[in-house]
Amino acid sequence: MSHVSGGEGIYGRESLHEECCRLLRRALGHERGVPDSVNISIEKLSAEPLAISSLPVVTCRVNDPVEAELAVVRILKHIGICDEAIIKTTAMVKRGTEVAGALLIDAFSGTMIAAGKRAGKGDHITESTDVALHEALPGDFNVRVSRFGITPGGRARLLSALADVGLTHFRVMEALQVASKVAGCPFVEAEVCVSDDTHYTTGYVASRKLGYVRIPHVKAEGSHSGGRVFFLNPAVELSHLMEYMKKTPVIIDEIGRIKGVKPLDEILCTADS
Ligand code: WAQ
Ligand code: MG
Repeated sequence: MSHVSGGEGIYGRESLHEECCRLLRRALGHERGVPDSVNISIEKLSAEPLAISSLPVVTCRVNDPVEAELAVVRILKHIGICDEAIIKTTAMVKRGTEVAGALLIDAFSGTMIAAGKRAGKGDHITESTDVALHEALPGDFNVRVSRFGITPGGRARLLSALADVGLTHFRVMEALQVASKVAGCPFVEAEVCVSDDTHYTTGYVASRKLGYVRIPHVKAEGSHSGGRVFFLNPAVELSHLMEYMKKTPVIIDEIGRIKGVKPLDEILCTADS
């Protein structure tokens, strides 16, 4: 049985009914078919969520998958990600990662990093291990970001700012929340995301340096590619990273600037100024 889709948020008690219905509707109407099982769980937060801003958003002007790949590579290089890490990432995403979470890769060496879970003993870190590209990825090579959300006021402002530049798809809203939480982790230099849904062909590269850069045509229509990768810096403490990604509740209230479509060169040079 494979994981098909997930969604989550942080809500006040008064909107729980509505939000559960929305998630259920989405699970039952998914393009990948009627699911064998749907799990909905509700958890009371034990700590006040950390308030963060959403990353600034811009869409890169690209016309086809070839230009899109070039843009991803140039953006990652600009952020300082090494060639080895970039090559592995594009290969893995093209093949499709087939995991529910994001893969971890050392930004400056390209080594894959395993962060696993041992039953009954809570989270623990397996050793950093390199995986050859042709090997199947073990399940513990990924982390699923959880406990993120947006305040009702933030949501209203974000929806309106996104609509002003023609962005109305629910995925933008959701992916931006994940990316903003991820970018809030000092161990992450950048994130690449390509939807595994065959009809959603826009991906993004996110970083503190350049914000959330949307890349249209990152895969061809109908393609089964997809996945997420976090590029980690050598200072990483994996237990802190896992705790933050999976457990720390983070909520967006302030909204970063939302720009429309810009050429790649402009995106790269405005970031320097
Ligand atoms: N934490 C970590 N990884 C995740 C999470 C999560 N919460 N959710 C999904 N993933 C991984 C998983 O491996 C999926 O295969 C992959 O990311 C893609 O997930 O601006 O729809 O939910 O137009 O298919 C981005 C562009 C859309 C939005 C992303 O991703 C835009 C999308 P999907
Ligand atoms: Mg998906």
